[in-house]
Amino acid sequence: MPQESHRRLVEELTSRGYNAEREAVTLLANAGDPELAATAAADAAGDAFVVTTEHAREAIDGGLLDRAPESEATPDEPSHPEDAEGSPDVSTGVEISKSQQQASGSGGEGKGSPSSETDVSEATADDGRPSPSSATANDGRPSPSSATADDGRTSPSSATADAVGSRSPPPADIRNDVTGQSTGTGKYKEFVGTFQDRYERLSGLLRGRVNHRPAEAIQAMPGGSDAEMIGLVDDIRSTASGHWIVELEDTTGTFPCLIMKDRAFAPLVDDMLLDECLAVQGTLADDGGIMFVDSLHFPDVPRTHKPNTADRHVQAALISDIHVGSQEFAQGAWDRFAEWLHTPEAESVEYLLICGDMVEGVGVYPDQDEELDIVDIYEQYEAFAEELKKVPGDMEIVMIPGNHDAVRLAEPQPAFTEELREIMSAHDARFTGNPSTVTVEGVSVLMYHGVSLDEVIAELPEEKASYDDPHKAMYQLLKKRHVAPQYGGHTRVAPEEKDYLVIDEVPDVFHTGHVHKLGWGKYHNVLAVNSGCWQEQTDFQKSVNIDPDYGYAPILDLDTLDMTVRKFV
Ligand code: D5M
Ligand code: FE
Ligand code: ZN
Repeated sequence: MPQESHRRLVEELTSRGYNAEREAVTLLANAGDPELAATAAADAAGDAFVVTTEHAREAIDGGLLDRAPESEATPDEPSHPEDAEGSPDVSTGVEISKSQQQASGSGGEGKGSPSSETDVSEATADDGRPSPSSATANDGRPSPSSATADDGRTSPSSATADAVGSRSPPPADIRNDVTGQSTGTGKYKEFVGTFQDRYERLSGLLRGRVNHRPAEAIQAMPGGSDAEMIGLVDDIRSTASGHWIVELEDTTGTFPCLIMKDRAFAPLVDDMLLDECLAVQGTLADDGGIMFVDSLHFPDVPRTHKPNTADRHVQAALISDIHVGSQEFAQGAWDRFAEWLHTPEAESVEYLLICGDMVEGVGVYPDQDEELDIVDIYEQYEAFAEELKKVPGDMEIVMIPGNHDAVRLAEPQPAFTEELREIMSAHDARFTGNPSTVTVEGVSVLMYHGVSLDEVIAELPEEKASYDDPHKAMYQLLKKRHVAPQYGGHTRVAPEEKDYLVIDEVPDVFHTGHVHKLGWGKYHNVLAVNSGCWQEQTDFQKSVNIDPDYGYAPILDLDTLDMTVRKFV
């Protein structure tokens, strides 16, 4: 079985409380007996959390371990995973498909989902991936900044800071993080402030397209005038004859806008959500009391958006919804994923972006306790930390919380508290709020857990947003330039001076989770990825026919923004 020795070594080290760099594991595995190697490496690492290549060399060179002669390597433990090609074993991950490349400049929408069998067979034959050897051009890479004055980190004690591993990703840059900036105390007045900020910033995106007037000025205009307005959707109702009245609100008042059912853009009413920001152009009725709409604009992503790419071959694994502590946590799939990250095939995967729901939590949904494997929330995080230790210690990890995590539920959610970071401190991970913009190798990734997707899917027509195509629901959020447009429903919103949920800057990649379905595609050149989960179907999901996509790891090429999905079930 390929990489069996790696796996056993990682397991051994994890059980001793150590995390290990990929290169260290490779060195030790080549040295022979995994148990002996783990003991020697643990001795060398001492109090450090992470077993580095230096520790491994010390273990080997210092005679703590006897190097196994090449010829004694067992034939079923090839040192290169390619040797095992064709094997049905999935422990190294099965590449299931590649996203379609977009014609350049096109606003076309590629799509991906794991549902079709053809995807699987087509893609396994696809060998478009760079071979591990070509990916070793790691030299010339900017070295990780040694300045660790970074509040998103856990502890300076982590041994990764001066580790010499094969991966040395420059740190992620984080923006739009509410952590430590929260101003809200929950007063009504503060909600007004949040909505004013939303209006200010989203109307700013629309101002170049219309010559808008405030609602109170439009109210005072004579009948028959041309009028243009930008407002948040306050109400949507249909008239007896099947037309639509959309009430728009700005900071001065509201104004009713009539969309006739026979207008070409009338179907756009189906895409509207309350509280989103729109611009309209039209003519006032004879009595001046309503506007007949001639055109309608969403803030949207410009079709000309040109995403940034990395200038070297490097990849990021985008995952979410691990749900450790649940009886349905997919342990086997997770272990295979973590093992695969230690293989040469995964050496370009230098970043791991985790989009919330690390643990199952407690009391998140009614009757959830009946399916808990671990009932104490802190023990759940401890168990999660053990799972995280299986991931190579030299990867850059960024985590945001989700609705199952032990932080405030209302969005924007601040990052994990000090206490929880301490528990998860084995890796020198970055902890940031939900949502946050995380830039790696020049590529900006908007990370948002995705609770609003339930709402978008419930409110919008099936072809626009569904659980089977979660990326299409993400397109709607991009079009509205807000990650949780509708206030007052399922998604709880906290009043903050700034509306952190506005998508100010167009991201290169939009990454969400929450709905436990895998799907990806491009919207106006922005790659939207909803990353599936690591939890098998729960009783609730069974009762409502949600068939989760668990055990998939979308792997993003940061230099091309191509996606490869690896399957570990
Ligand atoms: O939710 C995963 C998905 O399942 C998401 O689409 C919400 C839905 N879900 C799961 N459990 C429930 C209950 N009990 N009520 C309503 N909706 C539910 P996640 O929050 O990531 O577990
Ligand atoms: Fe989840
Ligand atoms: Zn969730």
